[in-house]
Amino acid sequence: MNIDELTFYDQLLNYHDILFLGHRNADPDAVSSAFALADAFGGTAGVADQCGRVAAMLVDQLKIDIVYAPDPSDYDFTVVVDTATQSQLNDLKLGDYGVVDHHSVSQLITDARFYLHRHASSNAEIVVDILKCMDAPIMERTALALMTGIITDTGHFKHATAGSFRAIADLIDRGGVGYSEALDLLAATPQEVSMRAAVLESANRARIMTINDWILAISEVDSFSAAAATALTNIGADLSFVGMARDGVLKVSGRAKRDAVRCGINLGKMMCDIGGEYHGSGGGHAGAAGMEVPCDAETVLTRCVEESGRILKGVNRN
Ligand SMILES: [Mn+2]
Repeated sequence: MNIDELTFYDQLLNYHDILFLGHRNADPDAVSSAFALADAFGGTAGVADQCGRVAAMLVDQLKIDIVYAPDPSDYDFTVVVDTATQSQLNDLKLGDYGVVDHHSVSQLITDARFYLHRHASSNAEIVVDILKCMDAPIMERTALALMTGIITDTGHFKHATAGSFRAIADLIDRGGVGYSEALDLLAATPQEVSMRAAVLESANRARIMTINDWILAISEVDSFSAAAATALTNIGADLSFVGMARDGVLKVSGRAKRDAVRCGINLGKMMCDIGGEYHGSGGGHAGAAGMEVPCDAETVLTRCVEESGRILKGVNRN
């Protein structure tokens, strides 16, 4: 059952010990969503395994209490936030659960008791709407955390909507913080040498293809596939797919420029479809998505290129 903010609030009042759970390798959107809701409703914020680089900095700087790899059966109820697939929760077994999510394709809603699912450029925006309808006070560090969630999930507002700017304005008003404070917080995350090396290596190894006047780049890395895929589109590719093999599982990160999305590319759907084809799973947003499949990189990356070609062939970018 898809419900609105007010019903979501009403429903949660039926439970006492709630776990608000974000996806593995959590980003600021997941961590801030879990933290803000846990704080407003009284409950525990957790992530499926660890925090990613930026979220770890956030947790440290804002002194956020997070439980890592919790067992949902220790709680009355679980609210999964910013998560579209079970694979993003590793092997955690969900009992009775609800979902707050903004991904275009959300597989977890099927078995949820209730869910608040709508398209938004960040999950944090939906959380801001929940807090507003509860008329909950927004603490300074909650506001800062949610702001970083919005800033990072919108790619520093490149994919922002009116709702993203409205949520930021609400957080500034109600949280009593400045936008520059959120930027300062994000600027405090150093880019690791190993990440920069992996990104440069991926560009060096990239195979570049053209379909009409679209440029596609595919590459492989040992780590930081998401950063590498982002970098490839930043230096000129319209579409990029970067594979990373680990323990028999291939992770693929895909990124698409806005032009390509406008012309029909929806990476969230593509990753979901191709992930399924190869007995794995995938999902995400139109312009940024990922999948995990028990397969070799060559086969899957070729399939991504083929599918992109099918969509972009005959499409004039103007
Ligand atoms: Mn998100």
